[in-house]
Amino acid sequence: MTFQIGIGPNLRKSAYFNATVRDGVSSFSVYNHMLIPGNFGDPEAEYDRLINGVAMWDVAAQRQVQLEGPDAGKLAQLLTPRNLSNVRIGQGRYVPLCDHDGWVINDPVLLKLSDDCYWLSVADSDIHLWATAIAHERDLDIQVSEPDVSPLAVQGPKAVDVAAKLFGEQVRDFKYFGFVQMDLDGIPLVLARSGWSKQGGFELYLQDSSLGEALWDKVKEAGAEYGIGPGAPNDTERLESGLLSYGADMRLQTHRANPYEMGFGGLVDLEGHDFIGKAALAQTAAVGAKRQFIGVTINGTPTPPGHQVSLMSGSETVGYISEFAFSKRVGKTIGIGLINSDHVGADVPLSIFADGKNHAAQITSVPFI
Ligand code: THG
Repeated sequence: MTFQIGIGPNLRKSAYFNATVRDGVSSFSVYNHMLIPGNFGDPEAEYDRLINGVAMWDVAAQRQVQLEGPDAGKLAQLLTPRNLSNVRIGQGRYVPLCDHDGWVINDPVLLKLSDDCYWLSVADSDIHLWATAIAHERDLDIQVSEPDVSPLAVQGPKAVDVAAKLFGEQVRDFKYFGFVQMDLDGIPLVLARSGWSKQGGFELYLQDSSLGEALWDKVKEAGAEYGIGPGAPNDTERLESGLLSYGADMRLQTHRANPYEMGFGGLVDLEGHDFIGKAALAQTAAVGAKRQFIGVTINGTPTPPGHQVSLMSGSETVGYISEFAFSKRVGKTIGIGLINSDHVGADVPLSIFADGKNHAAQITSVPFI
């Protein structure tokens, strides 16, 4: 099977598109209606750089939904079950969002830029529309927009050295999810200690997309002595680390799940503020989650199909594995997913079907490393 996907006006190009093409990107995916690099032709080297060195990723498709105006804080709090009362300016938070029925519809990073300006750095669903609608229906005094902001991730144990070289030694003291406004030789950006890996690192939220190639090249040049190279959010590392991905692990339209099932029920505050989905989640909390988030090890090295697969107990479907990959650090194929709660303790053999045959699966805890 050989075909091409046309890049038409419905597929947005990132601020780093030209730089990634020039530097040898070999596959793209689509995220928030924007092209996002998948790999640069050498997945093993890209993984090794992330684990042992430093990698740079075009994650401009993590778009910002900006809430600006006197009611910005009110809307941010209404959108998430997580209590935001102690978030200070210059801090970020992981803030799952739910719909009125309590299903997760996104899991952004929230950045509080000022008392009346917040960014939601969103995963792959249309939160701009959602936030605009909620703001109008609740008569809030607020503007919802998508500003010209393009995150570039620098991840890996040596990311801090690259950031220190670019921005100064003070970046070593940044707290996780802390951020500051910076100017890098005339390039405006927000520098945050964050990123979708557990190897440490920073995200550079470029605020002028015309300077994408200039920023890419500055990071590449500063990172050269540390062996920096291009890459993309890494599926194997995120499975090892237990980082979730809205779209892969749950998606409202195709495999919906609530925060209790996904393992972040601890972020839901049912005692305090009003938020969308509160009544539904109170109900769910009262009866208990019907499914549970799990890790699995899988026998053999089946080919990841690029979508979730059923988790089987004999011929019965008892859950799904949203993604799996061979981890050389674990020495096994590992995956994450959801299983019906009544099967968690049951001592029955589980399996997934891939590459035309069954592969035994064993439940484990997450993270794997
Ligand atoms: N960075 C930025 N925007 C993003 C992502 C990112 N938007 C899309 C996507 N990633 C959102 N999803 C996540 C998922 C997990 C985390 C961040 C964003 C994360 N989780 C930590 C963990 O699970 O250990 C911390 C969770 C917590 O504080 O409770 O970092 O990566 N800009």
